[in-house]
Amino acid sequence: MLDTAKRKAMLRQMVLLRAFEEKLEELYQRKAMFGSTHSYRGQEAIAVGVCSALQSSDLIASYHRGTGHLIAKGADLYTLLCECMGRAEGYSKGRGGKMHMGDMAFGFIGNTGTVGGTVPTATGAALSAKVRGSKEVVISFFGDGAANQGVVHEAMNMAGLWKLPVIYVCENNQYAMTVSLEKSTAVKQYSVRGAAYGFEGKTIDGNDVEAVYEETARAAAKGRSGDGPTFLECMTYRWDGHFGGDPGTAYRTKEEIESWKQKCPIKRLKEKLIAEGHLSESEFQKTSDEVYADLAAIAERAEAAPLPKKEVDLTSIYAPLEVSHG
Ligand SMILES: Cc1ncc(C[n+]2csc(CCOP(=O)(O)OP(=O)(O)O)c2C)c(N)n1
Ligand SMILES: [Mg+2]
Repeated sequence: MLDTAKRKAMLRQMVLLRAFEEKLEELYQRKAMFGSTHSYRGQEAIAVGVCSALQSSDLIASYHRGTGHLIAKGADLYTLLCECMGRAEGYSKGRGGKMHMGDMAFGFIGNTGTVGGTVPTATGAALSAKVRGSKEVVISFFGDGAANQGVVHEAMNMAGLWKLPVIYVCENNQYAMTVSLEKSTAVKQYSVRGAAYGFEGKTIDGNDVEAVYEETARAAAKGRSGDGPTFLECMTYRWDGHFGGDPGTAYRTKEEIESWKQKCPIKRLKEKLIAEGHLSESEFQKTSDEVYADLAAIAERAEAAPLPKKEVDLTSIYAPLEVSHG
């Protein structure tokens, strides 16, 4: 059982992740973002539950809906916001945007807009950890749509064969862009696929941050002791459209969206802590207000930060960002 301080810290983190997405949405609406947004609202318990169960030496690989993972693993908010706004002090010197970053200083291997693209990268990092005899565990975050990419199956097969210390965290938010699970996927739950690669697969409630924490801690201990990978399918829902320009209502009913908002991971832990007498409504509001105010101040600073120099930077590799895609 997690202690109260840890649970409160996780609640605060989830509020921060939500505040961050709302800030990005505001920036996107007034064209201050470098590229698009992919809101993580509704899925906060997964990033926070997973990363809270890790050691600082553990690694994560992320994807397009990835800002929450980075923050939960320890990214610097100013540097992250600079990258989101294409500023020179960003993680990729303002040239990658929020989908193309990486910083091993906090164990972040990287993310990319190529769906499924970081699953083999994470698997390779786990192979490296094993070869070096380190105790690092690698988290590979990806979506339900990515789970159907060929390269994901190849990577998982090798991880199972070589018993690599990797946890595949599939964030099943039930849609890949506008396509629902029923229209794209032959099995009802992705977790059954673990057996096909010779390791455990489990479906859990991805809106229950404590459950996500417990399962990650268990899988990480397994990975560290040489018992190989785990596939954790975390059931959840994205509250918003696929990206900033999508209202998200053409292919989902209002009732469906509303029913998942009732299962809000923040509300859930908050109400539990209040019922247990560990938190009051006013204490929560104070924490939330602090988080939003601190973030607003950091975002203001990032927006005022300089843009990258116009000259080609010969110290980096530069690939133009697709600006108008989903
Ligand atoms: C290889 C590749 N194919 C298609 C796309 C276009 N695309 C961008 S996001 C996305 C859906 C991804 O769905 P999922 O993996 O479930 O992640 P979610 O967006 O739901 O978090 C697609 C098809 C892409 N970026 N890369
Ligand atoms: Mg999805």
